[in-house]
Amino acid sequence: MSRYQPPKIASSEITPQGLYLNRRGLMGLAAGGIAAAAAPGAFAAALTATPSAYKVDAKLTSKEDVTTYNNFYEFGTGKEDPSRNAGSLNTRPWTIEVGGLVAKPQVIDIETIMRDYTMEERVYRMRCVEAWSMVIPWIGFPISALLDKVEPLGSAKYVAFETLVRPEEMQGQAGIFQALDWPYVEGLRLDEARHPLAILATGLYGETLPNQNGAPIRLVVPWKYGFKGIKSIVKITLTEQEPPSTWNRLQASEYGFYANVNPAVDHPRWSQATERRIGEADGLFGGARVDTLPFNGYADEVASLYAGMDLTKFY
Ligand SMILES: Nc1nc2c(c(=O)[nH]1)N[C@H]1C(S)=C(S)[C@@H](COP(=O)(O)O)O[C@H]1N2
Ligand SMILES: [Mo]
Repeated sequence: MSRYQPPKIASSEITPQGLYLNRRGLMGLAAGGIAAAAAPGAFAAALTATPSAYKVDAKLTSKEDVTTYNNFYEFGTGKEDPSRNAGSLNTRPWTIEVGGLVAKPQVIDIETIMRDYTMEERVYRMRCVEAWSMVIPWIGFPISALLDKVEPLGSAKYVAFETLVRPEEMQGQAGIFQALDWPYVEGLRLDEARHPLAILATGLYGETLPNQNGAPIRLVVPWKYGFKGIKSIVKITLTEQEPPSTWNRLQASEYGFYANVNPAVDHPRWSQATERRIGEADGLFGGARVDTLPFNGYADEVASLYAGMDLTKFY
C-alpha cells in the first residue's frame, strides 16, 4: 500500500505562504489533520526553513481555475476541454520507462514512486507562452532523485520526455483532426533537469494530481514557459543529442527548445513583457496584468545555467 496519502484538509490552511513539506509532513497532515500535524511553533519552524525559491509572494490561483483552465491537447484544444474530457484516462496501472544513456535502465511503477520518493509541497509561478499565468501549490520531487536511481552515463547530455498515447482514452488523439503529432514530447538539458527547482509533480493543492493537470506524473519547470511541463509521462530517455519538443517541431520560429521565460524576447505574434493572472479581477483595460520577470522570477537560482549564451538566439 502506498505510504503517500494526500492530506484531506483545506488547501487554504496549508498553502497561504507557500509551505514546503516533506513526506513526513504530508503524512502527518493525512493522519491527523493540521492541528495534530504541527503545533503552531513547528508550523512556523517549517516555514522559516522553506527555501525562498519554493515560496511565492503572490496570491494562489484558485483550485477551480487551476483545474478547469488547462492546456492538454490530448483531450481537446479548448481550455475547458481537459477538465471535461480527461476523466476517461486510466492512471493505474502506470509505469515509466527510464532508459537511454544510463547504467541502470528500469521500468518504474507509479506506486513505487508514490511510496519511495519524498514528496514536497512547492508553490511556483507558472507562465504560459500565451501570456497568462497562475500561482500553483504543487506536490512533487526533484527530477534529480529519479535520475540518481538510473545513473546517467557521462555521455548523457539531455533528458527526453514522452506522454502516453492511448486514443481510446484520450479523445484528442482519436478521430480525423489531430491537433499535434503524438506522442507529445519535451526535453531538457541534463543540468537543467538536475536543477533543484525542476520537479516531477504527482499532486497539487494537497491532493493527488487531477487528470487534466497531467496525472499521474508531470514535469514542472518554473522558469520555463508552461508548454515545457509535459503531462502524463510514460517514458524518460537520456540522450546525447538535443531531443525534439512538440511545439518547437510544430513551429520553430515561435517556440524554442529552451523556452526560458523572457520578457525581452517577444513571441512573433505578441509581446511577452506582461502577463494576465488567471482569476484576478479584471481591471479597466481587461485583466489583471503583471510584469513578466526574467526566468519567471527565478533568475537568481537559474540564470547561471545559461551564462555566456545569447538568449535572444537560444529562446
Ligand atoms: N502532454 C501534454 N503536456 C502538456 C500540454 C499538452 O497539450 N500535452 N500542454 C502544455 C502547456 S501549453 C501548458 S501551458 C501546460 C499547462 O499545464 P496546466 O494545465 O496543468 O496548467 O501543460 C503543458 N503540458
Ligand atoms: Mo502553454
